[in-house]
Amino acid sequence: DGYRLWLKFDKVASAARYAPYAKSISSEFASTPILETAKKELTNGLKGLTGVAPISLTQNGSIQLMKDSKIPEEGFEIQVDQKSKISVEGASIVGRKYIRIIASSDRGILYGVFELLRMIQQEKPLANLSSSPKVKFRMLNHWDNVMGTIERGYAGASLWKWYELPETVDPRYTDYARANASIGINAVSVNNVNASARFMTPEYLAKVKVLADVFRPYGIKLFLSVNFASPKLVGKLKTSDPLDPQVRAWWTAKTKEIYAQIPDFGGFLVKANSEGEPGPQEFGRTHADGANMLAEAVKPFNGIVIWRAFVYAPNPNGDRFKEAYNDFKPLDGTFAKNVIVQVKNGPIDFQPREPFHPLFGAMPKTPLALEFQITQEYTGFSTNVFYQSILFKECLDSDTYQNGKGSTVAKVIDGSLGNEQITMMAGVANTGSDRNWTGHLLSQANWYAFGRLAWDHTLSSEQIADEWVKQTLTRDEKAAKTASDILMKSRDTYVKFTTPLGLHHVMGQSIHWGPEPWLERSQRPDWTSIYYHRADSVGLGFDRKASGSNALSLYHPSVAQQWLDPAKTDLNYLLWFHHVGWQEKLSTGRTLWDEFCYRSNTGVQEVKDLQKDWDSLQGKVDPEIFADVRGRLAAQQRESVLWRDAHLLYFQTYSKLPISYGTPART
Ligand code: GCW
Repeated sequence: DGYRLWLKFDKVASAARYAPYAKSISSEFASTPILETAKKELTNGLKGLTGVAPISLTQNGSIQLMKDSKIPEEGFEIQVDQKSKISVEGASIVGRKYIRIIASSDRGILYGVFELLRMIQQEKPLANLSSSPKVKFRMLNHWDNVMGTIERGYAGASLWKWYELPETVDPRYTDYARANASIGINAVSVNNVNASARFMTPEYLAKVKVLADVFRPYGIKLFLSVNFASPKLVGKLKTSDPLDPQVRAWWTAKTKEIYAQIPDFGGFLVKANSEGEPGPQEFGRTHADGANMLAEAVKPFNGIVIWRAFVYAPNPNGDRFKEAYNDFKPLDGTFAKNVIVQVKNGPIDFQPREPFHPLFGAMPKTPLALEFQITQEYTGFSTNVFYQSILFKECLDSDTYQNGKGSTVAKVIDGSLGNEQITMMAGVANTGSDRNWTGHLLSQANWYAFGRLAWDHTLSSEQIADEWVKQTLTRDEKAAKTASDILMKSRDTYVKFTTPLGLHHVMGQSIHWGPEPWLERSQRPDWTSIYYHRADSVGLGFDRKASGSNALSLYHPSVAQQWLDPAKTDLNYLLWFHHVGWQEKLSTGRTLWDEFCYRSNTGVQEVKDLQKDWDSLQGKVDPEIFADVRGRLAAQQRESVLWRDAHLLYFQTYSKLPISYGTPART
């Protein structure tokens, strides 16, 4: 079943290989809540996986938790002693096999324990390794509301039962924390960035404190999203101007109140002056003024402020691509030391394929956090398989050229270019109250992949898929390969039938995972699909060269170079940067229109292939999971036809050309 995620810990076929190591545990560490969690996980995990229940705390255990202050914070080493025979003074005697998990702190031990269990669960040979996280804060952002709904959440209601808290503590909070810890996630903001000011009231802080208490033994710090107008809304002040002394005093007092309840509180996450949220610009102040005010309040407690760069103001004649850059670039170097600016992976909004955000190459004096969306707002809701790791890696590996060639987004955010103290990767959570946590079972792989990449962005999507599949679905090599291939192909397939050739933001206004390219009017002047796809009788696509919005100039010239000439632009990004004539020949030999038809239809055909691949797993994976995913793939098939037909019929009203798929249908 899906509830246990990748943490099944059922006995493995080769248990005998690992059992000798599972006899006892010894530890050099003093007891702390995190260490006790690690020992509990190790004991239960080994018992499940090998059938042997370790005796805790013998002098010299077969698993030894050891201290070495030279190991980086939160990192660990695993050393395996394979020798079963040792030689003492010429005589051969049977020695004890042991595994050492070595770390400088209890947190490192916790992550080392989960790594060891991960190896055994995949039935890998035990091997020495060392590992430490590339970024300091590996964080989930929940967009969960007071009323229990989740903005862009497709897996049921919020996990947090605000109405039951603080008195009733759902054991599921612990299961959630445990799942996060197992993949290295160490920070969580629990409420929507479109934040209710209620979270600043004593009533809600008492509830939030309980969650923080549950998360703490799993090494997770709790953060809150704040409504910038809280001083007015909750504090009854006349203003929320960040330079007003009374406002500053209010935040200072409020922060003290929070830390009195949650001594290791992480800090504030802020969406300001964006999509109707209040912010410092209302008072003629800058984003830096707002962020620095909050930074001052949390500083005495070592808290941080995460200030989002997802800002844009409706402007029908502008280009939203450029807005965050224009707002934030001039503020580089003006943020307080304990502020980090959180930038979405792309400049528009979590599209199925998007060029990396130009800000990543443009703020060398400011720590930047990378924000991904794990929940599938634009990537197929809970009915489509879309393995996000591919998208995450594409962004992380993009070269910004900030300090010359090789200045990838990954290096910008992990601090290796600028030596930042605060480093962070954040993901908008895809969890909810559905029994399997994520709605689509295969979306669990996205939560997993986010955590693994936040820990180590050099891991490959293939490796992560293989790990996840073997722990979650099957260890049968052939079946596991089929399941991994489904994940690996899924992103490209989805892009083909929804947004081929770099088309973007053509989704419905309220249903963001379905087509509505014909939307002409909406409450927001920029929020029309026509604004983005720019279809006309000549062609399709958004000209972002100098002849158009010139957004390409926001990138380093070596980056812009690859997208300047339509004939040389990777076809996957073509319509992001160029308005291309319907009958223009592309590098594939087809015209734009024919290629558009071809790709849209190929996407539909590929969904059929995914269905066949999944069908071949019958009997190899849990029957309930099999049936559930099978149903969702059938829904995806129906939706893919809808996307294709909607797009081709609508865009044909501009191209006036016949629809030809150029390829036979697969059945
Ligand atoms: O993608 C958009 C979503 C909004 C969201 C916003 C944001 C929380 O459609 O629902 O609001 O992004 O990231 O702030």
